[in-house]
Amino acid sequence: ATQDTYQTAAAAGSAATARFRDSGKLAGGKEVDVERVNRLATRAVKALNDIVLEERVTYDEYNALKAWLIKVGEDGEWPLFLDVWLEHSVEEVATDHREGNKGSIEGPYYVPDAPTSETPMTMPMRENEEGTPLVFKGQLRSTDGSPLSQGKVELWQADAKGLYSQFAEGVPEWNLRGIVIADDNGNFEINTIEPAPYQIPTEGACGQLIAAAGWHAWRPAHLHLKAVADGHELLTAQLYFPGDEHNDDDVASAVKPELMLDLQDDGSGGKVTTYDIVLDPI
Ligand code: MBD
Ligand code: FE
Repeated sequence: ATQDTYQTAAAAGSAATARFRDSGKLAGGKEVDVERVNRLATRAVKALNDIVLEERVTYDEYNALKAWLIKVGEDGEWPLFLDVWLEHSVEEVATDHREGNKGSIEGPYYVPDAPTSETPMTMPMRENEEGTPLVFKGQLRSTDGSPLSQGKVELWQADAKGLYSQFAEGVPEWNLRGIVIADDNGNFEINTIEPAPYQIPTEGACGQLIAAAGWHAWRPAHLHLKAVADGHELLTAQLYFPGDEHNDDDVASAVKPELMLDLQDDGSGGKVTTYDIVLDPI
């Protein structure tokens, strides 16, 4: 997949930074746990100093780091950088007690309050939206097997060019973002299209690091999802497509075998997949 119409890194980055500011997740108004901050900050600073001493880091390298960190902020890419290279470990810690569905990282491109409809839902899409049609359906259940009546499944995804609405120019607001309300048996069905693999912006600070280190910027094609039901933990996950060349080397380290979809042909050029979602009671 190519992204010749790709947004500028600065545009996507500042949208992601603004989104984070609006999300209510910015620290503030919370009591500071001095012991905890001391412990974490001391370890973080020590880890960096150990690298400098062990690798005998030069002033040129130190200044390159300073310049690069400044650029990450100028490009608005702190959400991107952190979600690509750190969030997967935070997600692992947050969810390792679960017996239900495996989750994965939220990433920088979630927007709350998407359009909502009862099942079956067709995702907000342009007329003649490019891409292979995909029916995504399943049942929401609790870990004891009981159906989660009226639970909600939210999807957000890139389009067939790898672009996310609200973060790339030229994509209509809410395109390929939607929430479906399951029926009384927890069943849901969503009509969408297959997303393209996603390349993180190459011309910003993160792209500069990737090029300088000889890495690649790709994430495999993925559907983002959140699932909620009364009395259950919120599940944030991503689902992947078998055969994608980046399933084994996702730049964001967010692929798990349990998150692989099983796709069938629908007989008229589209695909169908069934994926049941099991939530843990609170
Ligand atoms: C994405 O689409 C994404 O899902 C993550 C985790 C990071 C960057 C872009
Ligand atoms: Fe994504």
